[in-house]
Amino acid sequence: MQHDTRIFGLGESVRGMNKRGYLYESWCSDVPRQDEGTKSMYGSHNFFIVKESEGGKTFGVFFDTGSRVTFDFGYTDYSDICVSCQDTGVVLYVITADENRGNESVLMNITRQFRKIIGQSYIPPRWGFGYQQSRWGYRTEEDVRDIVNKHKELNLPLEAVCLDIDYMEDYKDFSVDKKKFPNMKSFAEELKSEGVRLIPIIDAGVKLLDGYEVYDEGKSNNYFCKKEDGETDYVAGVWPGRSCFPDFLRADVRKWFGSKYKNLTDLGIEGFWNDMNEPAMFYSDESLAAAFEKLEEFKGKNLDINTFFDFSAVSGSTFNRLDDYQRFYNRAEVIGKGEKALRHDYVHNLFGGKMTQAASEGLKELMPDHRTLLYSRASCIGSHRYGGIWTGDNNARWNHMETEIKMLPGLNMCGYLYSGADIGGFAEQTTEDLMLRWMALGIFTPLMRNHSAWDAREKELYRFSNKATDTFRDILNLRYALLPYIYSEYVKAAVTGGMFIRPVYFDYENDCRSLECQDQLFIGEGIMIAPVYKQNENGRMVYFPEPMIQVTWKDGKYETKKISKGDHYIRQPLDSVIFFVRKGKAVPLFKPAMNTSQMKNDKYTLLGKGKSYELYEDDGFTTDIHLEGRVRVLR
Ligand code: MIG
Repeated sequence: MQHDTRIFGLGESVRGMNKRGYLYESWCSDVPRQDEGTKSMYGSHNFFIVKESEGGKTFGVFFDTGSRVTFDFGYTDYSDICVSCQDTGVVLYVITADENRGNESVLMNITRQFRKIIGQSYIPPRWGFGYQQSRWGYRTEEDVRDIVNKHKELNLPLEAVCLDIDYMEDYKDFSVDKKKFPNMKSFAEELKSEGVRLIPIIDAGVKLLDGYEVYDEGKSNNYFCKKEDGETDYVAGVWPGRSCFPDFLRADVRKWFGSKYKNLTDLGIEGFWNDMNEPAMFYSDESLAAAFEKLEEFKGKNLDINTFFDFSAVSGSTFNRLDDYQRFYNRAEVIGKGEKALRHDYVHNLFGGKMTQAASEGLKELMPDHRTLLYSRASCIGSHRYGGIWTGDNNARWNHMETEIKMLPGLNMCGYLYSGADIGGFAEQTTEDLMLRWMALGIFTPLMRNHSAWDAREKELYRFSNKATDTFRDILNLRYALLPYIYSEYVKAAVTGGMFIRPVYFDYENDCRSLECQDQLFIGEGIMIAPVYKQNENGRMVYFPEPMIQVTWKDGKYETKKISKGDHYIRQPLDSVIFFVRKGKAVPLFKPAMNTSQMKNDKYTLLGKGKSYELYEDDGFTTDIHLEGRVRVLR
């Protein structure tokens, strides 16, 4: 690399938009408490673009493999890129810009070609763009009804409530605990009549329990991953205790698992989130036995500093172990060789993505005329065709909000347009100001979800001060006012291989200031945002590569003002949302509503200097997506 060579991409990964200067590993991992040092996240997205300085080379590289890939981007030597793969069966794509690309930037053109190779991104139903409230800890129908009522009473828009593992009976996939949700079907209907939907979670591990239908079917049909002997089911501990893992790499297993969603779609459910599909494992029978044996060694001993640390490491030592991932096998179609057993670590990164495919194909069979909502924790390039992702267990920390801003462009490059982080942070204790700032960012991400861990501070939007509740209402109203624009830009980006969210340098790749601008984003064609992500800062410097119109949204009203090209300090008080309409563009604002089913999409105003906006519209569910004949010109 030259001194100013930059590397962009790598999807779900920490640190900057420019990935140079660290070592990343593509290895789908359950990584609560991730930070700047984290090498592997939940997804494995092996695509990046190398850009030398002006006049130099720019090319994209995609390593197509299911096994571990290490990206040493100037870590060992700041001048070198070194990519190594565990497997030899890697298909490598090198993409250079098309000479006849017209006005398109080299970065965008390479990305578009890549996206053409990997196929069209998942498009959720329109309601998937509404506001989702979630928490690990909504235990009963009453809990959920209370959340919905509170939102209604306080005029806080609400589209859906997620159900975490508590709704299941003993953490059994596709079951509903009748004691907590005595009549899920009528409950789902009741909520849907108000435009609110339920989104239950499904986990990758199936509880090992004779007499539990899903387990029995999986066992008798040999659908679960096996040990080396090809006969014994591999067993590991997850939520329900000892569990087996459907071999999602096999088409027959996907078909079976996908068909199980019927238990819930029969109850009127139209959306799901798939969790723990890296797959996460708390322990295996083997690692647990080894840990207990090890503990024996410490019994009765006088533990000194070294032995004490060895002792305390034992209980955590069974978590997501590489040797456990080497202890079981997937069966997969190998080109030219038919179906073969492959040691899991060679195909590890495909597992979660294949679960998403199973769910997606199952839901398509169950609801052929309806798009359904689906997002997953683990993913790989390819599964972006079947569902979106949330970015896993983040923390209520300001720098995790910053990480999301920097991660979104990479996710979009890799086809994950439908994505977003747990707003306000999943773990740890959030604060009112962090929630306000993060919500102001969250209204621009397609997946907009407020989710938290059971032991974290409650953070529904009415848990803070009354003033904050008023601001949250305002922020949500802006999301809904922009929703037709967001939906329209999303579909256009998906259909054309574009970027719904992209960094400034995608449009200004020869401007050295834009190339270093890692905390501003374009949202669709017409909007730029520059979120405040530091505590107690009431504004920030913003770089404008072109003149724009500033929109200040506050108290349900907006004000506009012209901003010239260059650097400006932009005040962004906590009780407002600031965004910018790009040069020559128009952005429609519609009348907000309590959720998408209540939106009329008739009255609008256009923001910005542009004369018109081409709005893509459909019924919000159709599976037949095309732009032709669906575009209304707004003037
Ligand atoms: O190990 O289902 O990322 O969103 O709330 C925790 C409980 C398992 C991890 C998910 C999180 C979810 C939680 N799950």
